[in-house]
Amino acid sequence: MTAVAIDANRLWERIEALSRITDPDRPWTRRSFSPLFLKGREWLVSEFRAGGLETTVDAAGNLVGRLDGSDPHLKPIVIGSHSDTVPSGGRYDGILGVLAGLEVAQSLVERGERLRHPLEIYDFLAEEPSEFGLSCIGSRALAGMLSASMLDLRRPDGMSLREGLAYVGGDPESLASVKRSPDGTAAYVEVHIEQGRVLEQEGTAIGIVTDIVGIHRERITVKGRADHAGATPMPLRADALVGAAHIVGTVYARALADSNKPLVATIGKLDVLPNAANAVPGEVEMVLEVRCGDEAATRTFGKTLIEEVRPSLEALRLEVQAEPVSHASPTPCAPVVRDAIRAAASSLGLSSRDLPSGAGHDGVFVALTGPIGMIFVPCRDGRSHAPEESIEPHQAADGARVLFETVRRLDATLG
Ligand code: HGY
Ligand code: MN
Ligand code: MN
Repeated sequence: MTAVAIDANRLWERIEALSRITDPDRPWTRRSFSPLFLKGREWLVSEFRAGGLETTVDAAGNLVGRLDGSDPHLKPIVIGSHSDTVPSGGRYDGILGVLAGLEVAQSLVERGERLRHPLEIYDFLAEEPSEFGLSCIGSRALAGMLSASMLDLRRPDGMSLREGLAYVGGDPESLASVKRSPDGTAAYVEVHIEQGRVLEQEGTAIGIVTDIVGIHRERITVKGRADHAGATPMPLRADALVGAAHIVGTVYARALADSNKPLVATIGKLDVLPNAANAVPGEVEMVLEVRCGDEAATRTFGKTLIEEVRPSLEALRLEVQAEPVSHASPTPCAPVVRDAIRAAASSLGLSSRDLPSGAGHDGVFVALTGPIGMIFVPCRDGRSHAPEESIEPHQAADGARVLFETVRRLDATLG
């Protein structure tokens, strides 16, 4: 099998073009379910079609481009990622995988090379935590794990996720049409920036992901009493933010002490009520996120945290409660896909190494429908989910070339 040249310039121009569809005041922001997200999608649809792909939005709001295979009995090989971003970050996080997928498909079309398997390029809906509090919405639906209660989630302006799906062109009443059987996908491969420093520090071109970390999220609510900030003496206050600050400090200390697992825990979202300079905070709602390769550890962290902090909060006249938001199990990548990535990198003369992913990805849910794998490329200083996130054009091209060779190998070997 001879190596093929994807069009590296076209790939980079597309990455630049899509990344610039951003909130100008908060680069790089293209939040799911926003008008900007739809603008990005509109651009993607025209690029997918220009690339020769039959393109639709499925019931779960995923954008899907498709090339038929030569054998109608084979399940599709799926490639892609996501086009939504976190606030003020994510210039390459997600779009690299979508556009590398498009580049591979378009290169196949231009070469007149037809795979045995159908090839599907996915822009999964809302991989990042959305304003509904839920992440990986489109890939969850593929696995049949987008539940009715999740559709009832509401974002702060009152829109339900059910309405949100319709807003992006999905059909919440037809989610069953999206669900795949446990062997419904021949293989899933995603190119992504590493979001860490390992590859850059070693000078390694390609990371072969061994497993994707488990992520557990809980909503913690601290209830006190809102009062006048001038007229309420200190001993009479029930200041929910003081309790929340105690929880934030305790989360940090506990995770630090636990770091040999490794386990990481973050409170990155916090809403204060009434959030006024002259009011004692009456209620704080925050999201605790725990990540670890050990699934039990992700679940028990929040439970033991609340037990530990409750006496201190009671002494502050505060109530605390926690409820689950989402849970994603640690997910191994399949040996068959990892081997194909390794062979692909080697055939292209690119250095590679195995490494785990501390970030979550849609592959966690796609894995419930078939074997998955991920191709990582380095990013500058390992920075991600920050405006400084940066990669070089040749790193994007390396990812796309390895994806191309991986897909061809999987197409030749998988039934
Ligand atoms: O949160 C994550 O790990 C991913 O970047 N969505
Ligand atoms: Mn991300
Ligand atoms: Mn991502």
